[in-house]
Amino acid sequence: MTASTTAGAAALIGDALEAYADDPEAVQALQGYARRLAEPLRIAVAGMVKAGKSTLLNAIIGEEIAPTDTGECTRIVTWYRHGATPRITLHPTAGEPRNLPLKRVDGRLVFVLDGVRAEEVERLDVEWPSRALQAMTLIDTPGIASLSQDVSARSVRFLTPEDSPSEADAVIYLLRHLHASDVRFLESFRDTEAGRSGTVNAIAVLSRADEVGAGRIDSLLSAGTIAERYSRDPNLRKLALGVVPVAGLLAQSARTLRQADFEALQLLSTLDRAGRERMMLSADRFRRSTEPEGLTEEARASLLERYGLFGIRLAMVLVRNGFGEPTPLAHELARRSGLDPLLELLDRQFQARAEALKARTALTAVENILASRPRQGTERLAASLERLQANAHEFRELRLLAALRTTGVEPAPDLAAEAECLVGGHGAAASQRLGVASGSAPEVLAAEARRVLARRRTIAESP
Ligand SMILES: Nc1nc2c(ncn2[C@@H]2O[C@H](COP(=O)(O)OP(=O)(O)OP(=O)(O)O)[C@@H](O)[C@H]2O)c(=O)[nH]1
Ligand SMILES: [Mg+2]
Repeated sequence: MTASTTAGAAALIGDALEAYADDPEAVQALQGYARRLAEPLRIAVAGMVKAGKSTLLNAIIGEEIAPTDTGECTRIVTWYRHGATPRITLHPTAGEPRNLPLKRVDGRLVFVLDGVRAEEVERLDVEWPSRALQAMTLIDTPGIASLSQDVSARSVRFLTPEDSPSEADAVIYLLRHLHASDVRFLESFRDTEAGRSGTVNAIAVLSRADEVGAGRIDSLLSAGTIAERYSRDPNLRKLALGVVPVAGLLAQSARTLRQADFEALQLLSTLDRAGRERMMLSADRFRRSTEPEGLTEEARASLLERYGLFGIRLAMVLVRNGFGEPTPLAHELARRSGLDPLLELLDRQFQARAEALKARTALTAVENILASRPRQGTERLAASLERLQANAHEFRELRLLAALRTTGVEPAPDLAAEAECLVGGHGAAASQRLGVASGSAPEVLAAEARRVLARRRTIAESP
């Protein structure tokens, strides 16, 4: 099913290349789209300034590579894609691309811009031998709605261009509070391709979730309640496939937990309860505390920077409850940071639809070229485009999902919820659609499908 949609999109681009063979600009654009169809899904990480985008990107990759400082590079669109050997390429707005030296400080990449200003850079391209990047290309974007208009405009232009499909197939959108500018951005992202095709391809993350409860041990629970409320918000529901809370900083540090961190956390857990409580009253207290002995001020500052108060508190609880080895502790911290549910959501909502999302981009591209460069002899091309758009099952499903979320089926909310599930609102796998355990036997799936079908038929006969 998906194979035919992808094949259809590839064939369409082939036909378009023939029709526009004498138009070098169109040919170049189309060749780019043909390559893109064969590449991993492109997922952009977007959100307001300092929402935690670069930190979360590192957490997803599982390495601290993206810079999270305040330098010039946070103002540049940066691509992270899989490559056998590390390489950084700077694409200037004018002139030829050039390689940047590979410089790392504390593991993190430092982009040696040599005086080049962000305004002069179209994008940075980082190739990195990371397994996570085999399945997706991640794109770090400058903050939306930043004080600096041009930084914000750069992200908006990149993600929601006016006359071509977005450079990203899907977006992870970080928000700390639901702000009007968040909704505006998501609306324009949806409307790039989807204004016409009516689909949803964003996941919202309630970011820096540990700060929601001021670093208290139940911070993530509070964040979960807020995320739940947002996911029912009529504005956001139309625009995002889900809202999950993630403590990105903790996730990043958990995935890169060092032996020294582990030993420091273990040492801290030996303090008695009163001592722990005194120390954890504030970040400042923690930094200045003199017990337990053997922990330098530097080590404390590093823990605070890497894990935050919440992360330290949680790690101490876990160590006292038996997590006595670095690896299990790291896994548990990552799980509790909310990263795992996010990865699962990415898998269910984006990866499972990767072919459809990419094919849709290709179709939109051909549609744009046909509209902006009309010429004789493209009638057949236009007809196949229309046929693909109308018939591809995945597009119909994505449209249906968007329609369900936009209009709802008010008189029967439980039926609406079931319908959303059936068209893949909770994931594209058969078990997720039917609401049965994953890995269920084919007979179980078939029986459940028949049951749902029979019920739907009865309702259709007598609504
Ligand atoms: N407590 C806490 N701090 C975080 C978290 N995520 C990021 N931070 C901190 O917030 C600051 C900004 O993080 P970045 O990841 O650079 O945010 P960004 O959205 O990429 O920022 P810009 O690119 O400059 O817009 C850094 O000091 C991070 O350490 C989090 O989950 N919890
Ligand atoms: Mg950043």
